[in-house]
Amino acid sequence: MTDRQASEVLLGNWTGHSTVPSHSLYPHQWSWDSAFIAIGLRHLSPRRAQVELESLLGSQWADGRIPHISFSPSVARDAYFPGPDFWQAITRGGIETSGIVQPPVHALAVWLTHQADPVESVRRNFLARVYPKLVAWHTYLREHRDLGGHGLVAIVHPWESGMDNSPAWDEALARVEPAPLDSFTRRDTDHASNADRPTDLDYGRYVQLAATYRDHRYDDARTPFAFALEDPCFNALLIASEHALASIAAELSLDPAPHLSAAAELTKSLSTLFTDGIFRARDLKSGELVAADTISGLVPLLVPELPEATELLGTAQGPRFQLGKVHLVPSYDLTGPAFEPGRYWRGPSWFNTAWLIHRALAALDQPTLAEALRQDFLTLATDTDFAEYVDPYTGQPRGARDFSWTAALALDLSCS
Ligand code: 2M8
Repeated sequence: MTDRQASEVLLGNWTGHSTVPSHSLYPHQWSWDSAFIAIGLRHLSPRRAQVELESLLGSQWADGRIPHISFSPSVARDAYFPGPDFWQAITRGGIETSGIVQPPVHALAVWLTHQADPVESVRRNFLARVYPKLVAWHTYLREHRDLGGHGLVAIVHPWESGMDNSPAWDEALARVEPAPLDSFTRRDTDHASNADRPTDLDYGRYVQLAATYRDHRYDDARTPFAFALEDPCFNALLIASEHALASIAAELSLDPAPHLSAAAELTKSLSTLFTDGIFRARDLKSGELVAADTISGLVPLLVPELPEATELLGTAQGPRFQLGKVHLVPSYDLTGPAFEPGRYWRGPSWFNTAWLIHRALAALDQPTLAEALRQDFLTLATDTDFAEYVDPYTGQPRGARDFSWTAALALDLSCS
């Protein structure tokens, strides 16, 4: 893999202050994409990586949430659906955004970006400027989104998981009355194969859930959420980011203890999602753990001193995910009834989750597994022209090409 090719993708997708995931399919700024992108950009230009994260934090709401999309005013209003006219959300700074969130990987990205060039970071006062915003973000999640009262954050829309079409959401989504199909026009299927994307019926449900939240002015206390689940990946990334905030606080000569105790409390609560060798989402409507094993349930491998780490690593290497035997890490149980090797988050392997598992393996002192995953990642990234995701058995590319986080994380693994 050449760093030059990855850099060209990132330069091509740069808009002047942030990076689009893909000019065709996702022509705005996405929240967790930007965090992953910064992790790669820091090798190309630490300053640009800082600007990527700062611009994302520029769309933060007064209540602390970081919206999942920050819309670019220079892109046609109907280029992506649901666009700004659907969400009807605008920040005090005049930026149009969506109203839902995505997994909180941002503090980790900020810390890694700082470490790439601490001198430039200090010169620009980077950490001191972003730290209060990250604290407000985590405070929003912990104070407004512990909807089940279990000390875990709940997602209120499949898009908030970042793993939109995961089989883990099927049962909960089936209870949602879909918006009529003639009430909206999808744009995603203009750019990607119908067979790979979510069905129209599921899209109708996504639209309905988002419209209900919007119609309650995104008020978490007042919205009658039809969909609310505690997702392992979302919470594990919050824990990893609390650890990162502790490092940032210490660097700023502030007290890291509140972040470490938040991380410890969350880690304890996360244990209640562990069953059958893996973490599973808890559906707050039924109170039950969802009977679907997905990559989300492996992401807690990233949590420092996770009590379940050894058992979880065994699951990753077992028949359900076959770590080291298939390409990257499948998004869903290879033996599961809903497995589809090409459809969005229902089986294919994604590069961002592979990067998270690689980071976990390195921290767990699993150099052989980590290196095999790194090599597979780098080869696939270039062979597929930096595809959005791949078939776990064949490595065949799917979705968008020249996809930003694939290029960014390849650059990061190439430099590690
Ligand atoms: C996908 O999600 C968007 C909605 O946010 C979509 O399907 O239109 C997901 O893969 C998500 O994780 C990702 O952040 C986004 C942009 O790359 O695309």
